[in-house]
Amino acid sequence: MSAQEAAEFVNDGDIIGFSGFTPAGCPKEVPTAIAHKAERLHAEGKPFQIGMYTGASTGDSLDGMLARAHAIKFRTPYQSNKDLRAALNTHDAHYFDMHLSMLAQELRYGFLPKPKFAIVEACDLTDDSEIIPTVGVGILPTICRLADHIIVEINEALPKQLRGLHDIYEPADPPVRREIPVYHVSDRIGKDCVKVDPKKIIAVVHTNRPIEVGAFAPTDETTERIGANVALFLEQEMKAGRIPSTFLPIQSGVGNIANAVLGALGENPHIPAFEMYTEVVQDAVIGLMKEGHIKFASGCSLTISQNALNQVLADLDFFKQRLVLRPEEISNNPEVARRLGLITINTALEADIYGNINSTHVLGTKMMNGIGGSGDFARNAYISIFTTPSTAKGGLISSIVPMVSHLDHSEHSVKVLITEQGIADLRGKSPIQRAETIIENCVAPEYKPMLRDYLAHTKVSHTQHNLSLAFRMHEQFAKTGSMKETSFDI
Ligand code: 0RQ
Repeated sequence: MSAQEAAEFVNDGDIIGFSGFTPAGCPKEVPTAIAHKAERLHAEGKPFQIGMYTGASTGDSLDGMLARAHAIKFRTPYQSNKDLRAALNTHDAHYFDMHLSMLAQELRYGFLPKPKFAIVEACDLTDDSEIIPTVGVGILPTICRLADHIIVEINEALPKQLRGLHDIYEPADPPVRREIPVYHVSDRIGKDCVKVDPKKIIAVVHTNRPIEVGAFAPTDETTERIGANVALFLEQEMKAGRIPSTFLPIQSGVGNIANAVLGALGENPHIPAFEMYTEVVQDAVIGLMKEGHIKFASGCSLTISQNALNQVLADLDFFKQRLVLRPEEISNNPEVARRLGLITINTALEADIYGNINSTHVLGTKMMNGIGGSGDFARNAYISIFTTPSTAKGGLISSIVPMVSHLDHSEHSVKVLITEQGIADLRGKSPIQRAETIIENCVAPEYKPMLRDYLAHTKVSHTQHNLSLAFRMHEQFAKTGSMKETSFDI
């Protein structure tokens, strides 16, 4: 049926789970039709809002359309759409942020209301009711099992031959859960499809929609220096014998810092070809795989540009031997992360002199995107690295401050902090030693005296703070639009 007909099943107050992870693998036409339905009903003075679960961020035809239509009552987890961000920062939509690995199990545990509909993108739906996901999985298996009704968008822009790329596995719940038997990055432990109860499928919508993954900004001097510093740190760890000569699997966040880091690892002659156990497989991975620098990548989505996707589709047999897409419960699983010994590289918005990290809240209050998978990985890493440019907004903000204005990753989960200025290895250091190392190695030169001055305004203690001055730099920015003139004089 048409997307408009499928959207007619959805009513005000219904809860929907959507497939996909980032724009990859998300349905597009049915969510757009639901947004149009909301606009029509609102114009008639009738209420229409849905509750929604996604894998992570989505494309504009999902989050953007529904946010602009004021059609979202609540939503979780990660998002990155500017209109949705505006809606949730004004309470037009209620958002709660979650570790991505936990969403599927919290739905099964009944901590969150069960979805009535699963709306999923597929490249194929067989006569046996087997759904073959496209390039992102997210929470697809769990929502298909929990929902009363399933709406399948078959996107003909993606070939049925993607079958075989996925490894679909859902763990049993406590008290009968067993280990997740992923012992190597490339292990396959589940099925290549999601088999559903055919009675649940109430609509099949055929579409032909290009992927909605935008191009990354090209790397610049700052991101390249961060990438080079990460590669240098890992090279030194290998030389010191703390990383085996065969290397360990890499997890890296999404965005241009991650692209620059991967590029730098690929170029470093001392770092052997490596594997990735990550959530988002992005453009840099495809190039490095073709060149032989990446041996295998396990992820939850192929969040790649159309150009990179064309390369994958043109050589699908090659890539199917080197790629697997899993549900986020498995791609981000803490048990697996710790077993495999992941080197995790995630990005901070803000760090403090003691190594606490804010990944989500701009200046402590405005939600940016969400914690995503960064906590799943950082807390369970072999070595957990956080990267950030040392300044933001053209130098008006120091990304390193006395105390983070919101806490996502505590000092206990952060082993190394890296900026374009340098590397702060925090392992085995007391708080005051961490502060000295971070200020010396990572802070921008113009902010070093300021942070030293802050410490001079604190009394000797285990973790030295002056609670009336800890947010002076933020207050100064709020007053003048710059942290540069901050004074700690009382
Ligand atoms: O603002 O867009 O208005 O210019 O924050 O900053 O430098 O463009 O950073 O795109 O790499 O995103 C942490 C958000 C970084 C991302 C975060 C302002 C800055 C800009 C964005 P403008 P950049 P990036 C994998 C793992 C959490 C989830 C995660 C993220 C905007 O990496 O969402 O890691 N991470 N998941 O100007 C005030 C500061 C600031 C600041 C930057 N200190 N104070 N504003 N900005 N630093 C992904 C998934 O889980 C799917």
